Amino acid sequence: MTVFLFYLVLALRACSMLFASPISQPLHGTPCKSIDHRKEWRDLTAKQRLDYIQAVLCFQSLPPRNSSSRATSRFEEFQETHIAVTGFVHFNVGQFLPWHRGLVTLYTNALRNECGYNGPGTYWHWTRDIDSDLPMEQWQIFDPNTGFGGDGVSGTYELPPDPLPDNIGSTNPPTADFLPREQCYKGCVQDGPFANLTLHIGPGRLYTERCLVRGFDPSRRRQLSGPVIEGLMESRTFEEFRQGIDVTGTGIHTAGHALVGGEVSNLYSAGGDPLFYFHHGNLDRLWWLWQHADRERRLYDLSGPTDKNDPTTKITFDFELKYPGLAPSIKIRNVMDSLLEPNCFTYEP
Ligand SMILES: *[C@@H]1O[C@H](CO)[C@@H](O)[C@H](O)[C@H]1NC(C)=O
Ligand SMILES: *[C@@H]1O[C@H](CO)[C@@H](O)[C@H](O)[C@H]1NC(C)=O
Ligand SMILES: [Cu+2]
Repeated sequence: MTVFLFYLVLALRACSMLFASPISQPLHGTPCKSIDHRKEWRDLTAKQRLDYIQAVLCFQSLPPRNSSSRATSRFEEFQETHIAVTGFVHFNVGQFLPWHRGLVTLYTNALRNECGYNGPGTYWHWTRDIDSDLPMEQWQIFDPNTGFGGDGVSGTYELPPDPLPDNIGSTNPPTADFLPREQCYKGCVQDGPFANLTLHIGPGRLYTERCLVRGFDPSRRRQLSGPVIEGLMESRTFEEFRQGIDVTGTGIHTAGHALVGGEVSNLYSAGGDPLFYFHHGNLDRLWWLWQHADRERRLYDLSGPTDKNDPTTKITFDFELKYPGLAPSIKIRNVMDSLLEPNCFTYEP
């Protein structure tokens, strides 16, 4: 049956090509007015990098739009939305990559529309640093003057007690964190533009007032190295690809979070560190590269359960991606092709 369907799909594709419907025509959405050419952080000009950081600082100081939310800024509203839907968009579900694609676009657009950023969208290609063999402290992304500041300082932060046990995947997911705490919540970031940032949401689903916490974990480097990523890119189906990214504990997604540690390693409150959007931008770029290595077959390849607790559920293009408090829901079919509304971006090599 499956084999038959596969050939039927191939046949239909061949027919649609005969009827002059090239894949570059919009299949599932509205063409964009303009396309954002997203660039790696280091490939921005020095001025664009400073502008970007200024825009993030601005976003952190803008009041929330929803006055009854517990977020204290626009930046925290994004963090709060991620927390609200964490259980529905993670843990090996088919909507994981599509949902985060939509979130990164919403965030980038907000930096533009609300804080005047006018450079390209950006992300952090961690493999470039990992394969450089430089110690993490010397990576440009963590530079206090031109980047996001460095590691947390030991002894400057203490995690509050976790009112719920650490039992990931159960109906009582962890409140504070999902990784060994001592190492990952090393301490406050005390250099760079976010040294004085006060966060009000997190860790996890708690609401506490505190600094931006990091705790580098260089042992995660090998999980994000060139050969690992090359292996991922050899995935032949979306199913294989998404599992390579997102299998809990061993996946590339988790490794990137844990590499930086602290807030961004928290499954719930990760959005408290601006680098959250840089890590997800890079995951999205890998998905985009994989899609575009065989656009014809892969652009609309989608699979996986929609419910982490029920492997028999199946994702469809009509599945609604929800961004409560931020934006109207969008259907997955509208995020598959980044060259259509509402995403409108491409990645520069
Ligand atoms: C953080 O606060 C200290 C002390 O008020 C100040 O010297 C420093 O410039 C501030 N850093 C940033 C990035 O705002
Ligand atoms: C504003 O926040 C409250 C409290 O979190 C929430 O119940 C409500 O739905 C939000 N309103 C909008 C428009 O998002
Ligand atoms: Cu997430």
